[in-house]
Amino acid sequence: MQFNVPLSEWTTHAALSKWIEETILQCQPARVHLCVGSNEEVDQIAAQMVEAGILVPLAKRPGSYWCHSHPDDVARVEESTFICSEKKEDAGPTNNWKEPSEMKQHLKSLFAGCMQGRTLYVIPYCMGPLGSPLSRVGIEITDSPYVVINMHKMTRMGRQALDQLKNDPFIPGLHSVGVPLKEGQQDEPWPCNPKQRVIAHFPEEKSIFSFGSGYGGNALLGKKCFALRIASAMAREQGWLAEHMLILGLTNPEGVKKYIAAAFPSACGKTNLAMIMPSLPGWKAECVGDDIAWMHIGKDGRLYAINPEAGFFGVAPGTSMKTNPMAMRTIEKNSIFTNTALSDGDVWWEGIGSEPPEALTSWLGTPWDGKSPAAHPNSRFTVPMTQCPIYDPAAEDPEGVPISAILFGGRRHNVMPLVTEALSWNHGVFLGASLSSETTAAAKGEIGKLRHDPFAMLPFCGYNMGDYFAHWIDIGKHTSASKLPRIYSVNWYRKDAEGKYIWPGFGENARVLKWIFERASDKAPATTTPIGQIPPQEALDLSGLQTDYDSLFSIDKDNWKKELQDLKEYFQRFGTHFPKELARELHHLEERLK
Ligand code: TSX
Ligand code: MN
Repeated sequence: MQFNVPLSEWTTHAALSKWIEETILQCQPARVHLCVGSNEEVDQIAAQMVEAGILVPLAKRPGSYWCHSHPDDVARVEESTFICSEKKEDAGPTNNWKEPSEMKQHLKSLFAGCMQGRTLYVIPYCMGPLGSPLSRVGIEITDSPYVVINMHKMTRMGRQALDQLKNDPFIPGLHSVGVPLKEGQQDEPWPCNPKQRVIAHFPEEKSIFSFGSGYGGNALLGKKCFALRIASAMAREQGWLAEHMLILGLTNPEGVKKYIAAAFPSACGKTNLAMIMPSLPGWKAECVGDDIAWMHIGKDGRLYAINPEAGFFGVAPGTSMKTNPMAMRTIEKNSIFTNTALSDGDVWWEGIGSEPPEALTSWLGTPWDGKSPAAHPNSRFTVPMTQCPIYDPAAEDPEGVPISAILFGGRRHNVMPLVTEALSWNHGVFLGASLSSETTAAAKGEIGKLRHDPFAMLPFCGYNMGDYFAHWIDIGKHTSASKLPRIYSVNWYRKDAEGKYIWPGFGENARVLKWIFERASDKAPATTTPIGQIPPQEALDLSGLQTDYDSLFSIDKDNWKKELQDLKEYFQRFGTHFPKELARELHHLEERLK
């Protein structure tokens, strides 16, 4: 077997060496590349991919590449994602479950010889700042060079991760595109095996297996698989939280800085909020992360968060200088664009803020027909976080950042007011559990249908969602109420009778953040309503806006009674796992609405 460096020189970690050797025997690759994580290494791999016609260098964006996937490999595949706990009940009603030994048997046959003719890459990666006690190390073995170059941007990978690991246990993740190459067989530009796709998680053993897809969330195992599904199971055992949340720092005109974490289902503009340019004079926002937060209670009793990732894997369509100028500047260089359109040394997508250039190559790699989307709705950019002009240096703090408020937001054209503050920690957990959002064209299925997505964790919770609710309740018992962040529900998407958005959104959301910020320093009043606390008109800075307060905050009791009935019915599926504290919140809400 041909190695780029001898295994014994690369690591002395016995369990790691053993796993690599066993995986080589199982997958039968042609070559082995042990990653060191240097720029030279990824540049060389990228050059090989350009040579093979997989990547196209972008003349107008230094260090950047365009590529497109197989048309059947464009998104996460929830129907092929499994939580393989010993007991079905421990995966819960919201996850697909397979009995572990049965899944292991199936995986054994899938992975046997699956890397023939390919290079097996070993990627050590650290989720979280180097040197942080909160960080965790994973090792991904993959036969995809696309995965290697993306992991280089999305994680702290290579030598530095091995140094952090020392001789400790790691989270193993085995990934293959699932297309072995016979002797002399020509490779495809985007090999994948959609018919046999499976993404399997073993939350008890803490391992990941992904077969048949080369796409983002299915293949970059540090992200959704580890940092959310496996980490949520670890967090429950170890008393912390692994959440689908952005983290932003907000500084007021007096120079006081506070941190906010926020969970939104997909297509709600989470990355835009993570990089918000506040419209209010003197206010400054900085970005710690746009997707995942690992949070724990610190020595002082406050909740601290780290972003386990080192990059952004963001949806391109809709990103423009108007909607997210900071993201636009972040992706000017050293970026990978997957499934956007391509034109003359640059990329293009719907909603980029300019007319489509002539001679456009669509995401399918063929001349654009001018009718169907030129960029796939789920097309992505991959870029290191450090390139964001408002990247918060505190994102590197090994202790994390102290969280003053937690937001739960969905896309709701009615019922939910612009902002509501929870009455208590448990009521806040109820707001998180109650999160739902209307589907958009970007998601598959019906448009405008309300989809429950508790804590925006529906596809990402690695164990029983009812037990996850209970874990959130439990976290609230581990410190004093005054040290816990206040919890909010937000909704930027209310519409008027004509179907027009009432709230201007984007940078103007800073007005809501300002009230939340001032609540955290006990400097702003709140009005109690049956559904929670709302800002009284004088406490919400609406200066210079046309929007009227009442349409943003009206509470329709009949609509809310319907909402309550729907929640009651939804929560039934969690059976005995549904915590009594949340049943009590449901009951209290019902009483308050009478
Ligand atoms: O990201 C969004 N945010 C959060 C920004 C920090 N979007 C885009 C969602 C797609 C992923 C929004 N869209 C937001 C929002 O706050 N609000 C809206 C709805 C909206 C759209 C357009 C206008 C106003 C509201 N106005 C004009 O186009 C002029
Ligand atoms: Mn996400």
